[in-house]
Amino acid sequence: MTTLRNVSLIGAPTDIGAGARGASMGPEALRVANIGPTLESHGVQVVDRGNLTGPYNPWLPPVDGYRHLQEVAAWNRAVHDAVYAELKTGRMPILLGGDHCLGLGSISAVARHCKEQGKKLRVLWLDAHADFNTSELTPSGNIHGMPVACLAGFGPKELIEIGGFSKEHPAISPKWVRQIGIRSVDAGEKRFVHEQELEVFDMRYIDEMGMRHTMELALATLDANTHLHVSFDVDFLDPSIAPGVGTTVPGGPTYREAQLCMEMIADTGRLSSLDVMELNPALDEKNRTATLAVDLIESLFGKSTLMRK
Ligand code: NNH
Ligand code: MN
Ligand code: MN
Ligand code: MN
Repeated sequence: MTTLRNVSLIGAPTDIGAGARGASMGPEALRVANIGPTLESHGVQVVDRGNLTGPYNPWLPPVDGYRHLQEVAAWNRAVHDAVYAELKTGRMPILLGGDHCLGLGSISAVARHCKEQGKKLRVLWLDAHADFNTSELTPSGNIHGMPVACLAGFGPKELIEIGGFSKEHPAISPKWVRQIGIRSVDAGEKRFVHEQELEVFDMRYIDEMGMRHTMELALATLDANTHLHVSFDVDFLDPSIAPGVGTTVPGGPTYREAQLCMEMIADTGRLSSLDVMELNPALDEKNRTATLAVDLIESLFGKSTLMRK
C-alpha cells in the first residue's frame, strides 16, 4: 500500500473552474503556512514537486453550460498525470489546489491506480457543496461545482475520459463516495443527488447525530484493502474560522468538529491520497485559513493529544 510516511506535494495554481479569482494562489499559501515542515515534524518524509502549469484564466462566460471547458480539461490532465505518477512509485500524493474542479484529475488518477491494483476505493468529500452539477443543472457554469458528477460519468467527454474512463465505465461509482458537511445544494443538483443515491451526511445530520456518529458511518465500510481518498474543500469549514474561500456558506463544522473528523480518518490508517482545495488567499486574513488547513492536515496525519500514543 501507499505509505503515509512518504508524501509528495503537488501544487496546481489555478482558479480555472471557480466563480471567484484567487484559488490560484492556494498552493503557495499552504507552503507559507508550513505544510511541508509541519508534516516532517511528525515523521513524514516530504518531497515538494513544485507547481504544475496550465492555461491562464481567460475569465469568460459559460458556453453550453461550461466555463473554460478546454482549460479545465488541460489542467485536469496535468493533475491526473502527476498524481498517477506518485501513486505508481508508492508515494502518497497531496494535491495543493487550486479550485475543486481539479478533484477530477486527482481522483481519476486514484481510481485508475485502484483498478490496476485491485483495491477498493472510498472517497470522502468534505465540502459545503455536493459538486454534483451537470451542464444542464448548473446555475453558474463553474466546473468546480461538477467534479463528482464527472467522475461518475455525467459530464463532457473531455473530462470523463481522463484516465482512460468513459461514460459506460466511469472512474467511480456514486456508491464509493461519502459526502460530509454539505449545506448548499442547487435545486436540480439536489434531485440528481437523490436519484444517484449519493451518501450525504449534511449539516442537519451532523447537528442531530454529532460528528462522531457521522464519521463512524462514513468510515464503516473500509477494510484492509481500501484506498481512502480525502477531497478536502476548505469551504467545508465554518466561515467564522475559515474566511479564505470563494464560496463561504454559514453553518459549517466548528474547529473541534473538524478536528474530530480528521482524527477519526487518521485512526483508520487507510488514508492514501489527499486534495486540499479552494483555499483563496485573496479573501483570507493574514493566512489564517491556510494555517488552519495545515493544522487540520496535521490531525489527518495523526497528530495526537495526550490521550493517545
Ligand atoms: N453549487 C454551486 C455551483 O455549482 C457552487 C459550487 N461551489 C463550490 N463547490 N465551491 O464546492 O456553481
Ligand atoms: Mn505539530
Ligand atoms: Mn467543492
Ligand atoms: Mn465547496
